[in-house]
Amino acid sequence: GYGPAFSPTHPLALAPVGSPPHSVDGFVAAFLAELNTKQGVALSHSSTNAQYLALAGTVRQYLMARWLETSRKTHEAKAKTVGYLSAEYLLGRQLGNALMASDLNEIAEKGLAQCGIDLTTLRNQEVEPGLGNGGLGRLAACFIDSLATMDVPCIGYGIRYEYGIFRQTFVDGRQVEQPDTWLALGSPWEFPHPDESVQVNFGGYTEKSVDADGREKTTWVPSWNVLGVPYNYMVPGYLNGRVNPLRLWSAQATKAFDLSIFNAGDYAEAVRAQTFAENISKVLYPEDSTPQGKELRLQQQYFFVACSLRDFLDHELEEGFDLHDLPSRIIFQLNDTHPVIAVPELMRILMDERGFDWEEAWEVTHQCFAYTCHTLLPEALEVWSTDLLGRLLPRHLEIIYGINDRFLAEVREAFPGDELRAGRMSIITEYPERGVRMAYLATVAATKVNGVAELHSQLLRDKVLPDFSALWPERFTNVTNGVTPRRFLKMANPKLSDVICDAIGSGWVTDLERLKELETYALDDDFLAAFREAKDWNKRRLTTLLRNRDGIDLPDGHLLDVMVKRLHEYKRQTLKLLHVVSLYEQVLSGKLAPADLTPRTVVFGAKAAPGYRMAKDIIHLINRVARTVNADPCLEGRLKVAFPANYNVTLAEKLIPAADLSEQISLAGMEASGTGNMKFALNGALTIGTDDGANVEIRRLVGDEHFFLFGMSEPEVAALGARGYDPGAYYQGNAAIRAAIDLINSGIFSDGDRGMFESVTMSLTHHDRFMALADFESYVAAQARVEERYADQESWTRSAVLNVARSGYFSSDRSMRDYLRRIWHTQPML
Ligand code: GL7
Repeated sequence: GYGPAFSPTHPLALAPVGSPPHSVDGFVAAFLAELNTKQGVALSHSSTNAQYLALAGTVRQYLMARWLETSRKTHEAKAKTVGYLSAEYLLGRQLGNALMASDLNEIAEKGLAQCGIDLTTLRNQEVEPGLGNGGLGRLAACFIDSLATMDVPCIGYGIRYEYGIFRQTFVDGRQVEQPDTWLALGSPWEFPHPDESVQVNFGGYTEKSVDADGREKTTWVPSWNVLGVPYNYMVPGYLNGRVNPLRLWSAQATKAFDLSIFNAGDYAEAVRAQTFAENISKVLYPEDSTPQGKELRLQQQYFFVACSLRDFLDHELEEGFDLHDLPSRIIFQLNDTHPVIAVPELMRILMDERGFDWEEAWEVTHQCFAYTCHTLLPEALEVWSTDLLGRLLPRHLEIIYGINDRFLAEVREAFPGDELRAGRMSIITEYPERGVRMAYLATVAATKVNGVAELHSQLLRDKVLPDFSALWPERFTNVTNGVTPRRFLKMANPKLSDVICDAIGSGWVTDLERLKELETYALDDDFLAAFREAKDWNKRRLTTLLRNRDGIDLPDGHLLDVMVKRLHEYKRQTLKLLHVVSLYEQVLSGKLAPADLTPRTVVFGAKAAPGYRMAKDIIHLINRVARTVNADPCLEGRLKVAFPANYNVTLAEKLIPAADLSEQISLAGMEASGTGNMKFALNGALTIGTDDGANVEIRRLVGDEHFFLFGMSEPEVAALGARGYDPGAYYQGNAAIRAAIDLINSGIFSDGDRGMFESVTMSLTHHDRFMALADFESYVAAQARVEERYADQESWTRSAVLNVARSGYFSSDRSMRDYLRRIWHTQPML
């Protein structure tokens, strides 16, 4: 069946032959050997980094035999594999996860202690691989964790960016980006395989010829190429002995340098080609949901997809495998449109290299792909200019035209005479320039198209792709996102995990619906006390971290109100900020006594895309508000704003377990799903949120009384938009809004400079594309309900427990079961 495959007694869960013994002594011996022979240092003279690298090497030894065994078993069974194609994997630190998955935590802690080393210190030495921007990349990481834990064969394919998401610093409150040098101190979790490198071609032209049987044949004559070098990462299942591969590609020049130029003395010119080629995997594009249409990005996309297809066909299938049967062995899941160029690439391979005719190739290609859409923002839907595509990938553009011609013929047959419809549905758009709509190409090619939460999937059908869902209703489906309970509950929140295990055992780690059994404990005073003690412990842990990491002091006993996610106008950090400014204004103007404020610390964490001006201005404003509010004694320590820089997975793992209140306040109809929202609920924070994305499902499952709903619904948003939205009317009509915005414009946060935040306030009062002002009153009213509930700690804690008990649905294991059943039609190996 599709049940989770967890089994601590699984034969592979035991230390397999080839692993160091599963004992403290065995561990210490392996660790010291790593330190001496791989790091080349004696324990007495070893740096923290050398110790960390040796520890990682040791843990790797334990996983190694399982990894080889998994690969052997999968090949032998000729099992169908999930090929997850994603330009981003936001993995987070590897060490803790690897220790947990191989049940080595206790052994490692004791063994290191014998060597006089503190495990926590070594954990903190790791720089997380930040090879993603936000939710989309983190989702990919959760999915591959779940597949390994459920014993499903999966290869994650992606790019080994030399620089991941930038490191954010603040200078005078403004975001300044630093390169993410995550590889600088060594990369102990990867295995490079230059021997399995793949050549990837670009540019040139195509030639038509006729073969001996009179069939037309196309040959692509490329003009340049690069090498893709695979780096394998281990994706261990939780205590089940499975270790799946994550294969990330790094670009290398085919020729290191041009010897004739080198010999002629022009050293710089001789290595130019190398630099050029290696740029392809140099850096992650930091735009979240707003692609820029840059040539290098298209090169990245084709690069990793071409490597991955070639790798699967050449290395995962037996010699002589009949590619007509390819769909029985692979399903490629397209994580958004970034890898969609894989569609014409597979067509090209089948037709130009393997002699398939168009219909045969299309049948196989169609069965081999499924597409997940992650957005509703029009500006996030990728369109590649045919000019650029034709220059870089001339053969692929031809194939795309061929797909479009046949597709439009099908549309005209289904809707005779409806030329408007055919024009609307064309994969090729003519405005603002001729381009390829990648979401349309994906939809035409895929067996299934899914959105990432119920509301999103419905809006995808009704608003983004209505013509396609009319043509192929059965192609569309929903799979609501999920998060891995291993990393985001067991590992990130060990205290709460212990409390849960004491009550209901440990089965929830791989069967999260079992948290339901906690419902009865919501009335148990001892349990509530233990639950609250865990939350307090998490807050103390966060306090220590933020003091050391950022020099931020968290006051004791505050409601911890957390909004962490990418900075984007649609997510409405400004709405949260207006609430803060409004509270402050009411105190300043004497409308509110500080004693009547619920003591509250508002935590923001957010990176802005470096080119997104407004987002950066908002970050600046948040920091300036924080500076003023935190320094003002008139608040008597009852309101604090904290904005630690460089929010990432590592910080999330400390922040989320400590939170009381989760801010999920996007304009309804804008956030496809959200996944942070799930992590907070699972860790016992209550949500204040709009009816958007997966919030809808969270509220339905945890219950209205345990969720603070506010704001317009999606149909109300649409209706207001249609009537014509005038933010100026809200500014004029609502005294609190006016006072808050006027306070910002007064210069109080900007040393008297009244113009400093004009961009933000003008945008709110004149455009307010995401209707923050329209939802402000409702938001403030919901915050008042929050404060009322928080005053009754027992009732609050009961609601928090019920949030945990009822969040089991949001396990990424459940998402994976849904994909297996509805889309992939494959199953666990067990
Ligand atoms: C996103 C959505 O914005 C987010 O709501 C969703 O949870 C996530 C995973 O499905 O995908 N789409 C997107 O382009 N990014 C996201 O985080 C960057």
